[in-house]
Amino acid sequence: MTQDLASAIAFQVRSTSGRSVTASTPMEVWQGLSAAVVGHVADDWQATDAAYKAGRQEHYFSAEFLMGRALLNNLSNLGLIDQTREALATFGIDLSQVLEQEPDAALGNGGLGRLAACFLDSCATLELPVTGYGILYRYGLFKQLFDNGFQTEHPDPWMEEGYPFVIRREEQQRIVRYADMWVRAIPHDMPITGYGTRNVGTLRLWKAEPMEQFDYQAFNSQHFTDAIVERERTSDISRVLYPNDTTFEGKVLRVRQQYFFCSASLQEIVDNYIAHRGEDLTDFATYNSIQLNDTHPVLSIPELMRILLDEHGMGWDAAWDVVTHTFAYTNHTVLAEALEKWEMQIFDRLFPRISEIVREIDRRFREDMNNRGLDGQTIEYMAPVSGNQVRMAWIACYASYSINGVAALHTEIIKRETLKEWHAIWPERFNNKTNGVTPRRWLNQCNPRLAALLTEVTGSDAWVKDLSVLADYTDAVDDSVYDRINEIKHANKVDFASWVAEREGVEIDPDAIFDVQIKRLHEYKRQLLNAFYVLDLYFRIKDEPTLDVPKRVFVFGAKAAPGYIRAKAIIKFINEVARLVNSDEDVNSRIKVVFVHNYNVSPAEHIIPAADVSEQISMAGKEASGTSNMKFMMNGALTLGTLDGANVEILDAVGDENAYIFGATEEQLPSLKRDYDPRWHYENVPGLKRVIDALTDGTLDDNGSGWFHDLRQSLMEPGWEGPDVYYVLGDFESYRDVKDKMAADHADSRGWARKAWVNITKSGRFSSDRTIRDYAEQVWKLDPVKVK
Ligand code: GLS
Repeated sequence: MTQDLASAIAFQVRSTSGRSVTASTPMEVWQGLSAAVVGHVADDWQATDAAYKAGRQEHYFSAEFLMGRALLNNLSNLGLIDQTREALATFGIDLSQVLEQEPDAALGNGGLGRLAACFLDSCATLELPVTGYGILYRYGLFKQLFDNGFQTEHPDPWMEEGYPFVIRREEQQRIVRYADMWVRAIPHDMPITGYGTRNVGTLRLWKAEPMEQFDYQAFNSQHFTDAIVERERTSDISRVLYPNDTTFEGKVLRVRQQYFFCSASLQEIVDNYIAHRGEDLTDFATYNSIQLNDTHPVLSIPELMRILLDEHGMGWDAAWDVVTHTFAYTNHTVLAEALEKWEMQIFDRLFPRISEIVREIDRRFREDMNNRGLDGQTIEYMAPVSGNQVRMAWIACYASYSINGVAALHTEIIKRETLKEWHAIWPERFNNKTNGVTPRRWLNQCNPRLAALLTEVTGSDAWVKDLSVLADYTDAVDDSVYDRINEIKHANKVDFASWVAEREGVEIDPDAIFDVQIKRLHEYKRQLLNAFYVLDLYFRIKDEPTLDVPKRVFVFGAKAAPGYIRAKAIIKFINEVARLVNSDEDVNSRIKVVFVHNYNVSPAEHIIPAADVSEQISMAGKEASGTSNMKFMMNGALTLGTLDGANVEILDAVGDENAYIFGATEEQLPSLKRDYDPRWHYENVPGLKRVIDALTDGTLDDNGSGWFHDLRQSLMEPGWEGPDVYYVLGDFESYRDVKDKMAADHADSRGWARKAWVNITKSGRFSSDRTIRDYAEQVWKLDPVKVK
């Protein structure tokens, strides 16, 4: 077998590079090996596609799929890692060096996009007939560099050197029609392998291309540049992912992008229905359901109406009946700015027919609500169109048969506040689906040492497909396992330290506590609170050089949306704290700060297995779920967090003694904030004045940007939402107390390992397999289809 594999790899590498394997570059070997993997699954992929298309299917519509790297994931799912390593070794090539060549497919901003990627892995593993649909962005999320501590953004042309994991399917192209242009949508398919199954699912990403390569007339009549400009205008549609985690800008193009992938995907789904069941689309929803990942794909609702009405001659009521049995909507945030609203003029300009349909939905909605006896003000508030704005979330709520939040607390908040008017009318539509993450990538692949221990303790690798089996072992092990847990964590920290030294140029001590906060930079996530702690600890050590503090490394990783200045100011601040701490000989043997630049999926795979402390410190009520909290838990890091998002359920799973919880709760905050005076905390909480003053007293330098002054203002001065909107000063003291206690507890290494073990073994609830099973049973009504 190794011989076969070796020759298959050799063949592919030679065809890619035109050279022998040994003369090829590591990048060429990655290309060839990846092509060989696609070849390996080709027959199963084709068979799966045919089997899925014949029955009921789920379609997952998402503007983002944050896939990360594909090669290791596929080798692992297919059980080919050892053989591949051996096969490459016959050419004197090291597999891990080849794996590091792969660019991250960063077609997402953060949690929402990564969730979609974890879901695809679980759907394939559970053999569920689910297909993902999105956009093949030429540039993924920007590449982040630091220039004197300031974030700078750079393009990420992730597939420029060739990317064997997407296959262009020219012959399956669709045409998407806008009033001002028609474009071709070319599908590019990525095979989605599952663990221990031969089913291979599909992620279909659409690329926009001009109807003709060139406008030859323009070209021939010497208007060469006009021809190119037109071509570029089309390519703009799939050129770049919008780098905002919760809000979107560049409105017209954004709406164009959304319509582009919705229209192309729906055309294909309808065509497939017709090919299998004929022209009568009445039963469409019996065979198809579509999950809308946030509001970005909500244009699918009027677009499916358009297809049914205009292309298939259905009447409004029959079409609406199909639509309202097809779509299900997931809400991913309570931040008001994320509930997308578009100016009607944009719709009028891009697709007048969709405008008409949206207006008719609005008209019927108002009539319907009137008949239900709702008052005028409530109707106006809920209407799909109001004040010239189209409200995408409201359309989603009106047309979807299911509406879900992504953690228990979040679902309660949307029922009670964000979507309360809809809940009052249709309570039965609302349900919770707490997020999950795939234990294949986030444990089995990224933490092979821990994976081996789990297989040893449980006697098999069944946990990889059913993480809940670990719960049987929570109390069934002795000190020898706790010692192994500590050895493994230490070995992972040694690996991580050398990765950090090479990548960031900072030396860190693997004996220190590794305390990690990695996520998008947002004020509500409160990276500032964490940085204030570090600065306060620095001052405490400077005051009392003999202070007995456990050694600590504080790790940050975060990108800020390019236009979000305050978030960028916080990045600059953390980098200045890092500079201060790391260069001070009095403290830098005890504490260090590392800001990992260009945080992404593959850095996360290096960081998480080495973490001791998982920072989940958002102001309560703001983080819909969080998913890094789950990845850390699986890898034996303990949560330091507020009662927010899925932290609440993590605490419930592990018990009070195995997590560190602090801060105001979502319930307490309204009354606490009513007469909140951050100045009181500034004056009275020991140490707080000093860190806040450090923003502006010359201790830290913002290079004349004025950004640190603004940060201070945002905390101390009443803004339009009040001072310190995210309650950083209010929660500082309880955060510091709990974090100090946590560090002290780490000294009891067996006690700590026992807590880590409880976290690992109780993480089954947070596997995306559990989440997907719940969606399949409760929302999608979908059964597995086993292909071989
Ligand atoms: C998000 C939320 O902010 C996260 O809390 C959540 O875990 C994630 C997936 O449900 O969705 N919403 C969003 O717009 N970006 C996110 O990461």
